[in-house]
Amino acid sequence: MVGKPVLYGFDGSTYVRTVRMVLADKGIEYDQVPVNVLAGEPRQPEHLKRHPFGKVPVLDIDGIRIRETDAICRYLEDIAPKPPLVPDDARARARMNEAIGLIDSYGYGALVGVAGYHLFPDFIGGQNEAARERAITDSQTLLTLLMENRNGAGWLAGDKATLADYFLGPIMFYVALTPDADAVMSVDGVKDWWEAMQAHATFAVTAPDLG
Ligand SMILES: N[C@@H](CCC(=O)N[C@@H](CS)C(=O)NCC(=O)O)C(=O)O
Repeated sequence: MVGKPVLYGFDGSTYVRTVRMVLADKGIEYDQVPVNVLAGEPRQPEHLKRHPFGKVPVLDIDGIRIRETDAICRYLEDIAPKPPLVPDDARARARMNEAIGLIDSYGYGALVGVAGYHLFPDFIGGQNEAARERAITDSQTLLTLLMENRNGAGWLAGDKATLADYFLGPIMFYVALTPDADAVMSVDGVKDWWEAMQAHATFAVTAPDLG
């Protein structure tokens, strides 16, 4: 690796935590610039130069700048394959890829809609009851599919935690702090997955400091 990577994004970001978990597992040391999402910092000119859509994380590594959590994690997996966070088996890998796509495209918005209503309403444009109810339903729809796809496995894509779990865990962390946690976690299979996630060593050490 050429020099120390620099991670842009604060610890409170779920996607940044996903990357921090991967970096921790791979034993990669890095510097961090804590661009604060709740303070609107990703949309400041300084960060828009790094990510023109105003999102974190961004990772500078080995002379390139990588945006988008999945791309960042895949690069880290490529340069540091141990411990593996992507399954060898093609079907398990398809499940992992599918889960990441579903979480990214539909799950994040739904689950952050639930968490944000209670914990950071300004970030989601204020408290709207109809939006909250829709977010709970969409969260349940996502989790139902993810749990069906697990098909009895310990984690989302097999018997070892993969990137898919690293995407979902940090988002569920916030949902679990809300009065809607029971409704969201009532989906079959979610409670035992969430217990396993909470007991996961890297998940525990990357918890954001909520003050
Ligand atoms: N597709 C992006 C999503 C990243 C994302 O939504 N990050 C959130 C923080 S968890 C963010 O930067 N939000 C800032 C904003 O929307 O203003 C990725 O995979 O990295």
